[in-house]
Amino acid sequence: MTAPRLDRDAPGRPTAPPVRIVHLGVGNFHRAHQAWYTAHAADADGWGIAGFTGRRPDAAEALGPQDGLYTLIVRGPDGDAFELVGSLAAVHPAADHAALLDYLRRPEVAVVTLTVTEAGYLRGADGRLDLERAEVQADLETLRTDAGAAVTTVPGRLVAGLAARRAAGAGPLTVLSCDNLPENGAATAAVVGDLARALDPGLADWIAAEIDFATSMVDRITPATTAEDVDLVARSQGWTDAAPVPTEPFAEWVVAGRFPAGRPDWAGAGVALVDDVTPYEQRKLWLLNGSHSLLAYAASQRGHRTIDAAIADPVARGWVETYWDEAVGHLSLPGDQVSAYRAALLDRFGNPRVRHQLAQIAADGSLKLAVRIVPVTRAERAAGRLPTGCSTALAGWVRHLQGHGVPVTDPNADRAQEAASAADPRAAVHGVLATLADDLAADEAFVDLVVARLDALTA
Ligand code: CS2
Repeated sequence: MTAPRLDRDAPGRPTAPPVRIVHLGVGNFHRAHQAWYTAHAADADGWGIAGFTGRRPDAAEALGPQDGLYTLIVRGPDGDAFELVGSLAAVHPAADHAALLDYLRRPEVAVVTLTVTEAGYLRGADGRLDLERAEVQADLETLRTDAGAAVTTVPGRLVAGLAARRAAGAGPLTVLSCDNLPENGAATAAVVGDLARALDPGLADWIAAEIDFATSMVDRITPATTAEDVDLVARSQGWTDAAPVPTEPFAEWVVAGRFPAGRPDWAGAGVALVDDVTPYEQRKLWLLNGSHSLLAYAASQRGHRTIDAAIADPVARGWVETYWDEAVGHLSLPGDQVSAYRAALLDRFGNPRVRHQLAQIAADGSLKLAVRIVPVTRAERAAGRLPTGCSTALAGWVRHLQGHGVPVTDPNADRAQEAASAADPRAAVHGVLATLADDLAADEAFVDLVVARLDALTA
């Protein structure tokens, strides 16, 4: 017997809350994190989310027929807990540009959240919008000729939406980034501001005055959905969910923003509202994400394919501990909090039921390493030390770019891949580092260290 499909009409199912949040990038991470926190707010009945897909439209295809409802599978080390999440009130493909403009014209829409990955911001080396990119140029041209025509980039969609809001007189709102980027609020303000200024300085001034670009640190390990997850939900819950979301028990969200048009009672749902996210963001980005990248590139050279397998290997775990020893000295949170986070990370990584794929984490390394490993490396070099943990991560990346371990999926790594193919290891390391950080490529002692680590990984 096939279980019935999820929908909101069956008895006991939550009704769709009115849309007051728009989300760009409605993938698994958003559904394990922001949508889940919003569903747990005391005023959840008043805060529905309209989600737009990111690069892939499959979430809209799967979630549309089930009215945005989905099952969260919380994978504890000893068993699963299931939760039906009802905060996603509508799901649209990214191409449904008219729907995006329509939402942003509504005064009651108060927050636009983003999980568009590091790549979605289209930043150049200086952190500003890369206006030279073809897709940015194409969006600018579209915006100039027809304010309602569909644009494709994240900055383009935000600028179009905010222009529609301004024209409708719908007032201020908050744009809240939930991506793993340092100072993600300022990063979003920069790329949106740059595109708006190129289009219309009046719009850019209005955005600067009215729009609150809030910052956040998000944390919950969320692997991709498998066919087994779909089967498990059908067997255990009695409904067919085409897109359940597996995740871990741990979750953390630290947010700084003004929220001039309001927000859900996230604090009551466990979200920390603070003045400055930076200490939390550095702790998470450097400890969790940095060691994730280290394992994705270096532990995959030892044949591992998942985080739990990698961290169970004493050699790979030793690399992680060494890297953490380097990173912790540069964090500003109290030492006991850092130690507790570090200890919890070992348990989180060791959870054998999450099965987080190294190949998934390895994607887009050129953008991730720049904000995870490079800042710790620089801080260590400034302190006069040669960081072995950081260099293992970077040597692992060179090996990975040379075609070993898990496959390379990084549209921005052409130059790095070409450099990595040099026959001479020192030339390969130097060339790869030059694509990431000129100062590190020019640092002879550090290059020597990465070459030595590459040698060790190759052997
Ligand atoms: C991971 C993150 O894929 C990656 O790059 O490091 O998705 C990580 O699992 C999350 O940031 C955890 O909060």
